[in-house]
Amino acid sequence: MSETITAMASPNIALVKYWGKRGDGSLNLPNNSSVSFTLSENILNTKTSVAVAPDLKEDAIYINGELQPKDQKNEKTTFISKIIEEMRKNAGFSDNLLVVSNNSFPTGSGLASSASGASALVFALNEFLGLKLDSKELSIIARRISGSACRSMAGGFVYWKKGELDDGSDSYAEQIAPQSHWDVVDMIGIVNESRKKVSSSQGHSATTKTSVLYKSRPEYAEKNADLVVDAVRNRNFAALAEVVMRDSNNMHATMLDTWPPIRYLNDMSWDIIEAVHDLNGKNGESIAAYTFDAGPNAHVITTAQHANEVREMLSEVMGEGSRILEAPVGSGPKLLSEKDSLITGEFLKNI
Ligand code: 2P0
Repeated sequence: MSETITAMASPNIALVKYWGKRGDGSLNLPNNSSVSFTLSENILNTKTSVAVAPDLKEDAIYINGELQPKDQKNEKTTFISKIIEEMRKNAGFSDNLLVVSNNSFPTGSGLASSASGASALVFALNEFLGLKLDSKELSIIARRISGSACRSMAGGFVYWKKGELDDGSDSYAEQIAPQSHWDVVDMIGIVNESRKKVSSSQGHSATTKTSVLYKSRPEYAEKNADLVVDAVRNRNFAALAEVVMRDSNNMHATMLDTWPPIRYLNDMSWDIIEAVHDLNGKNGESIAAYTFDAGPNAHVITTAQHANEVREMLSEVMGEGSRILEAPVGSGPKLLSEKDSLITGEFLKNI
């Protein structure tokens, strides 16, 4: 076992969305399958380093420089601690661990920091503890920290099978096509960098319990997932685009139909929606597709061929000083070398 292990993972963008959990929600088991592509780690990433901490009385987890409090109110941290505990037990390891994780992008901004964070952590721990778990097992563990994280355990284009079993052993993500398969990009218009008002976890539960429209979503989204898999396999952008936009709109409609209603999109998001339809109309066929997660930031999917046109459209709508990221398809989690460790002498001096 080496002294420090560092892994890097990146978020993914869902082309068909995961929204709503089955069962009691505790295992993050979805009501429908979803499809995504993993974003390039060169644009957005989480780096996570793990080391033994024999001097500490308990595990210490630092996210973006802040020690995470161990109270029950913070659901995500409790989950992370549980997973660490379980993986450590499986490895027959007893020392306390120091985990340091940094995002290259703002947390809670709708840029899926929980997905890249959880997948980097699970990938690093597997290596650090010498567990040698396969990609299916790693995906299941990541899912339990944060549902969408299971899709970030693979690179390229990814399908998360909803599964049927109550224990979640058949609900995991698998690559359907590698990074090199298709040169699509996610042009991300950062509309708002602040933390969202309603967390995804609260939203999943509220929509499932109270939205009338949601009743029809699982079956609809399941069909969309099949259509998107076919469109990806055939590199059929026009077919992909319509399903992607409709699926995002459908999910946001169920959010608005939640009681009390949840609204993640703002006026700028809507201006972008309209501009994408205008652009596609002018081109005579779809060259761009918007999709929105639990926040107002726009993800406009296009191909490398049309990236400049789409960037111009976005910067025109968003106006001066707009922040636009261009993320091609990524390769999935990987290990970094010792020199990339976040647990430096400088870090240890300051904690
Ligand atoms: C997705 N989102 O498929 C959808 C689209 C947001 C909208 O997965 O409670 O942070 O940790 O399982 O994974 C966000 O939900 O929720 C999400 P938990 P998660 O990407």
